[in-house]
Order: sequence, then C-alpha cells, then structure tokens
Amino acid sequence: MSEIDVPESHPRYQSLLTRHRIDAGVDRGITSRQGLIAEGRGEAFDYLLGERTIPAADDAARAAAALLLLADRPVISVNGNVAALVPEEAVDLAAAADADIEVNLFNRTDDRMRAIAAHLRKHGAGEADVEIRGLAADARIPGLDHERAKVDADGIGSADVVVVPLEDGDRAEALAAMGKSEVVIDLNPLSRSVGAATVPIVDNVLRAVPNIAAHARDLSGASRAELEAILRTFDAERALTAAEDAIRSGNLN
Ligand code: PTJ
Repeated sequence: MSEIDVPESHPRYQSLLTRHRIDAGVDRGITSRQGLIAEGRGEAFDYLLGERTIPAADDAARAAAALLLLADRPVISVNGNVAALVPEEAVDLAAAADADIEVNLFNRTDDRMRAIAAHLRKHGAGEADVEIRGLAADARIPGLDHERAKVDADGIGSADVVVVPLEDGDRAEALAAMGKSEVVIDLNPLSRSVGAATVPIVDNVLRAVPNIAAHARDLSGASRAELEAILRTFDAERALTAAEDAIRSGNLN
C-alpha cells in the first residue's frame, strides 16, 4: 500500500494515484479547477499510449537531459498540476540539472503562488541549491496578455533553457519566440506546445520528470561534445510522429 489505499500492482494504480494527487492539489489551493479538466484530457491520451514511456519518449528524455546539462541558465517551470503531481521529482530534477524552479501559472493568483512555493519547499526546494522563483514577477513574456505573461527577470526571463511541463500553447510559442530552448512534456502529440519545443516529450509528467533526472545523472560525466551529439541526433518531428502513431495504432501494450 502507498499514498492511496490501493496496491501498486493494481492495473489502474498510476491513474488512481494521479487523480488522488490532483484532487488533493485542488483541496490544498495548489491546483486550479481547470487543472482537473487538463488532467482528464491527459489521462485519455495516456490510456491510448498504454500508460507507458514509449521508446521515442525515452530518447527525448535523454535529449532533454543533454540540453539541460549544456544550458547556462536552465529553469524548470512549475504550475498547479505539476506541483500536485511531482513536487519532489521536480525538485530532484532541478538538483540533477543544476536548475532553478520557477512557479509560473496560467491562472495566477497570489494565494496559489504562495501555496505552491510552500508545497515545493516542503518537498525539498530551498535546500540542495534549488531556488524557487516566480514571486518577484519583475519581467514579462512579450506578446502575452495579463497574468500569464509574468515571469522573474532572473528566472525564466533570463533562462536559456526552460522545462515547461503541461504548458499552454500560446505561452510555449511566446517563450520560443524569445529565443529560449524548451523541453515540453505533454501527453498530446498534436498540441501547439510540443510543436514549439526543441525537445518535445510525449509522456506523463509522472514518468517523464524522474526519467529526465535519471538521464541527467547518467550523463553527468559526459563531455560537451557527447551531449551535443545526443542533441544533434534527436529529431523532434520523428518523436512526435512516433507518439501519434502509438496512440493511433490502438495497441495498448
Ligand atoms: O496551474 P495553472 O494555472 O498554470 O494551469 C495549468 C493548466 C494545466 C490548467 C493550464 O496550463 C491549462 O489549461 O493547460 P491546457 O491548455 O489544458 O493543456 C494541458 C495539456 O497537458 C493538455 O494537452 C493535456 O493533454 C496535457 N496533460 C494533462 N495531464 C498531463 C498532461 N501531460 C503530461 N502529463 C500529465 N499528467
């Protein structure tokens, strides 16, 4: 038994755990109610993917790790769904990639910003040299209206590589237009967000975030030339086609 009263061997374990975490996130004031809808959409794609990391997504996670290790100022963007689903794993990825975390919300309110920052601190941020940014909101993403444009000048504002799990399409495109390299994690291979990414990962954040961290640790001794070679051979278009094919094939294994 674990966090939920269901054994890990249960065939729907991951889906039940996800629902539990999102539900608890709403109760804690971390996740927005729209986050429940986003999760439902993600679950449908994950079901069709067979709730597994397909080989193309694993290759993408390795390319993402290489991109992060090559970055000068990597930042991991955390929203209400990510904070509820993978708080500890997001902090661990930041530690493995020597990145900061920025709380960056689509439906931004001060209460949610503070609740998410506190939740991340409870899961280890603030220690292990992982800074939490996002509360200063002293810069804007050009071309976006209202609250979702707010970023920290010394966080996403000046980052060269941003990991944006579950990003909305507009903001992913606006970040790309700022010249940032993006790692986008999204279960929908047709979303505009993955289309804007340097490295799109079509996988559940529950699996993808720890997987990127594992690859980053595995690659920590690699030379710049080796990391650059991993990135050069990664083909974003092929990764998206592989995910779409897996979903359309209807083969759940
Ligand atoms: O916390 P906030 O205010 O920043 O809001 C966050 C949400 C996610 C509500 C907001 O960004 C939003 O409305 O996003 P969208 O436009 O609904 O897009 C969410 C995308 O994430 C969809 O393409 C889903 O398929 C995908 N998705 C949902 N759950 C997961 C997922 N991808 C990976 N892992 C998941 N667990």
